[in-house]
Amino acid sequence: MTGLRVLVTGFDPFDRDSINPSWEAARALDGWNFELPGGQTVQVHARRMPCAFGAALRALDEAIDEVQPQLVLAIGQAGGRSEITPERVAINVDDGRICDNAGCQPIDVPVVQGAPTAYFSTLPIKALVRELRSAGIPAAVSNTAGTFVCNHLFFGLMHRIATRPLAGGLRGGFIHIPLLPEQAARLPAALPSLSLETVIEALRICVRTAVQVHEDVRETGGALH
Ligand code: PCA
Repeated sequence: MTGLRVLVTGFDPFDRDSINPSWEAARALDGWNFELPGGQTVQVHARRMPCAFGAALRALDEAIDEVQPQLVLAIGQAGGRSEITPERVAINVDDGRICDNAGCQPIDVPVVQGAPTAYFSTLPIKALVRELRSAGIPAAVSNTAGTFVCNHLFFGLMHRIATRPLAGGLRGGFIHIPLLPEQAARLPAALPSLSLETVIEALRICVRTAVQVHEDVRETGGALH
């Protein structure tokens, strides 16, 4: 039986920060191998993405070509969030509130000209939230990945999956994570944070769940606004 390959991506630090928990957590999973109950093996490969419009998508394309994964979990930092948040939807717009690491700040331009307005994640986002919570880790579905480089990468990933399918099938999506305590401590007003240990455990749960659950569970993850 052949093994499954999972690509987990994290980002470079951005906005003058010196660390990005998404890469710190993703890199901890690099080389992780485990066996599913049926005996199939899963192999995790982590890759670091530049926090720059365009360059991030080129790096993602290269990583997918190289790893040939069946599953991609793209991870990014969302300062201010208190939970692990699997994203529901990627939208076809770049609108930078700040400059990316290359000094670019696109405003209201499509990620991919002529592509659909949006794509849904093909991760089992409700099942991820359920498994995270039952492990004692705060989690919630998010209905917006923003309009910065994370949404850009997420949209590019889903567009590639939709338009250039891999032979073995490819599913993927995006998960935002809170700041680390050390980042929150540097800010004038404290923002919520989660320890790196907890985030790493959360990503392990997400990988295990996403490889096994193909049909998402039906339970509420909606929001009023
Ligand atoms: N978070 C940013 C970009 C890189 C990251 O980790 C975002 O949410 O768009």
